[in-house]
Amino acid sequence: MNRNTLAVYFVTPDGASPDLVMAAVRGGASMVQLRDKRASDSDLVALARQLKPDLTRRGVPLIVNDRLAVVLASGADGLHVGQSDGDPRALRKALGPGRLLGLSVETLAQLDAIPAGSVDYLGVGPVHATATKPDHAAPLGVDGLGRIVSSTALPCVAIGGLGVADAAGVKAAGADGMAVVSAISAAPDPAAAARALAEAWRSA
Ligand code: TZP
Ligand code: MG
Repeated sequence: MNRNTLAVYFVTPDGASPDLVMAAVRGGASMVQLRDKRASDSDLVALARQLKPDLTRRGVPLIVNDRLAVVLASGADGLHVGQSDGDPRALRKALGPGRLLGLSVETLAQLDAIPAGSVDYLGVGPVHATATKPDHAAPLGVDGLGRIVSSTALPCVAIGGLGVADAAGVKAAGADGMAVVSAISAAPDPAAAARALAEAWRSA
């Protein structure tokens, strides 16, 4: 995959509207992940199908968290999974060629368990503690992020409590981008927040 696509990766909160997603993209989000722990598969398929044409036109990949069936039914561009969401080799096979597979990594040791050639990119975090994911692993800090990123050849997007102020540190640590939920979704103007993140990343 093109590493630049990870620059500003918007991960949705539960119950996100199409308007929120498109505001993030208008502002400059370069990748979108539908992450909704409560929505039904059919609601997520409908949302993904609604968003897909606009995102494709803008060159923004649409990823779905956890739900392989939603990816396959909606024509989304890929799947993002955590450490306990299945064998990446089996998921890669089920996705078929041309789709992206992202994997969350929380520790250096988890890198060793990734089957070669199975995963397209890593989500590395949390960098900071965050209320968005109450059950998150121990925060890595920017130093821990750097240790993981520099130990893999895979593209890496940092996640967890990130905002504009983190762009320089995350880029210096070697990550290819920042994934955010609340920095965009909880902002009074999500498009402006995404624009500020994209600008901060570009100029970092
Ligand atoms: N995985 C690790 S931290 C996190 C996820 C999904 C939540 C990030 O949310 P925020 O609001 O950007 O801290
Ligand atoms: Mg998961």
